[in-house]
Amino acid sequence: MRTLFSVFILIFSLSSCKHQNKNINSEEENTTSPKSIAEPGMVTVKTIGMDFIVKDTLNPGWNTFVYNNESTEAHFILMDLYPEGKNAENTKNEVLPPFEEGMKLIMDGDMENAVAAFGKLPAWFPEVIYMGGTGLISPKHTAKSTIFLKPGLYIMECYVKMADGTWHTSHGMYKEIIVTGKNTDLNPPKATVNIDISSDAGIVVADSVPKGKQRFKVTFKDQTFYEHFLVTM
Ligand SMILES: [Cu+2]
Repeated sequence: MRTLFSVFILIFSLSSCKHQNKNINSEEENTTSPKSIAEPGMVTVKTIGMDFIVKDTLNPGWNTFVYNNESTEAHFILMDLYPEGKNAENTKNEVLPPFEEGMKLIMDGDMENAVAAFGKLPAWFPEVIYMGGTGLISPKHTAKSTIFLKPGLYIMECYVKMADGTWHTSHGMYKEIIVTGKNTDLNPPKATVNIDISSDAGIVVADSVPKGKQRFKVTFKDQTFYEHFLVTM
């Protein structure tokens, strides 16, 4: 099930642009009532402190996240699809401690023991599949991103690192979300610029990109497990 993984990086809309974004499907475009935001596929997320305020059950398929960062720090959203049987308790008890220990040792300049600490990550951790999210979004700004979600249990997380070396996840910035039920009706966003990334050809993109708002489709032609623990399948 690996090889090709496409992710659309949508333009991060500034908060002032929230109401002028083109919606993904025509049904939304015809709907102006606030009720439309609760429709399957439309997901509002808000951060006030070190939290994600979002409903805990979503529908599978394409989902458009509108992320309002109302806090005073930069954050992002990453949707981690967990392997069967694992949940936020496992994050708390098995994932956060090695990351916390490892980063503390890095901050202390003890790389050898830091690597050993990260080695304590559970055997199931490489099975986590990263399904996308938003990029970093500044305080008081809004990000909009449309991503594909398979059914399953997700951890929505933000692991921005603070000046003291602690991660936002360690300050509570992770939330369990179940993706289940009927597929959303949303279609994938239509890309205006295509970018291919592969081990042999690197980043391949047209020499010029039209000015104005663009939607970049990034296709990973292959995937490798690197030392930074991230892999998509
Ligand atoms: Cu954060």
